[in-house]
Amino acid sequence: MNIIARVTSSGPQKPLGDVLRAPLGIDVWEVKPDHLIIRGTEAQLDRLASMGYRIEQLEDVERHLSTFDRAEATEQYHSAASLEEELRQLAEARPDIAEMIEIGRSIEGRPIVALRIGDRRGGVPKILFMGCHHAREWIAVEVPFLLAKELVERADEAPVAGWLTSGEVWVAPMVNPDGHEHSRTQERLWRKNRRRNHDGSFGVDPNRNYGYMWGILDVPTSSHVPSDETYVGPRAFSEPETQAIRDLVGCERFAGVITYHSYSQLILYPWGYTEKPVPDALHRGQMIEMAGQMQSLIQGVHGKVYVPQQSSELYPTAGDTTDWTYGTYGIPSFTIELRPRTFQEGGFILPPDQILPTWEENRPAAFQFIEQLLAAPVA
Ligand code: 0X9
Ligand code: ZN
Repeated sequence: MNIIARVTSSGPQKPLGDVLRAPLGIDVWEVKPDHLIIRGTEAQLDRLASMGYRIEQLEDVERHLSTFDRAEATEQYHSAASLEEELRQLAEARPDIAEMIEIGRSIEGRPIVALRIGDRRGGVPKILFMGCHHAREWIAVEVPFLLAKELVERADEAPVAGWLTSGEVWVAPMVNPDGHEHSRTQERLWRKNRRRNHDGSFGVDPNRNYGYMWGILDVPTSSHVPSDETYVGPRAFSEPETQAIRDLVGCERFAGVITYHSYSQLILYPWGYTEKPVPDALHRGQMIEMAGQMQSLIQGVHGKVYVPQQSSELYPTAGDTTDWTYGTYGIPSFTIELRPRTFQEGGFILPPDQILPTWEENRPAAFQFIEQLLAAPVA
């Protein structure tokens, strides 16, 4: 898949939604009302053109990478090893409130680590932040990492001190360390984990492998074809990366979950598997309200607009993280798609000078989330 293209409709008979239903094995990057950005092969693009869609070839992947992917940028993002080392240092600096926990091991044997931050009281409400289910979404490691760092460094100041007394914050910034390492050293645009599939292809999409409504869809954005970018895996929780999160969420009492991804600047809430809204009006109202609050808090920092919407409005998926945390446990759960907003701004290759502003604008939304849910966890 070596060409990045913009797909638009050629008329009312050709709705863009049909492209998302055509089993072509394309990699969908961006979904906007008037266009899609996809990565595909010449043959896949020809097929879409023959179906009557307008295809504008934007760039080949090599060129995109040579424009945006600078060697020095890599050093400013964490690797799996440097992340583990820095989380360890945070825990060592404040053993009274912070602890690094290995919650599982990836297919290739890398530790999947979380920082637990809070006084050791037991029985308190907890919030979970995750990052980097998808390998190429490097900014999705940095935002939760910077959150963990700030919570540890400001542990004695209000409001953090209060949160760490009345609750706990858990942060797992890199759920998919094998994929991230592969993206860092081999294929920058790698998305999935590094499972060797039965057909010889590699990778299961960790954000399709959770056990709520797992596998009920068979569409390009949630696929049963092993070589596809959104391969759901052979069964729910077949992957050690999702097992780690399953076991953690099964043990701890989380009152809220945020999982960071990129890109597009969106705040997504369940459901992803259906266009129906969540049936519980209280929960639905609360999640919509919280998403709206997050939008204004984010916008208030650097003016960036993150659009709130139900996940399935972006595209349908079954087995994603937040459908499972909400569907199984009733936990208010959000997927935040970070910067940038568009492919033209770099897509998955976010320049490292944007790491800090992206964290700065997400800080008040994360803080508000903690504040609200530690005070009044939803029953
Ligand atoms: O496809 C995903 O897993 C997420 N987007 S990403 O570009 N980061 O890969 C979105 C997941 C949200 N769920 C649904 N859209 N149903
Ligand atoms: Zn993602």
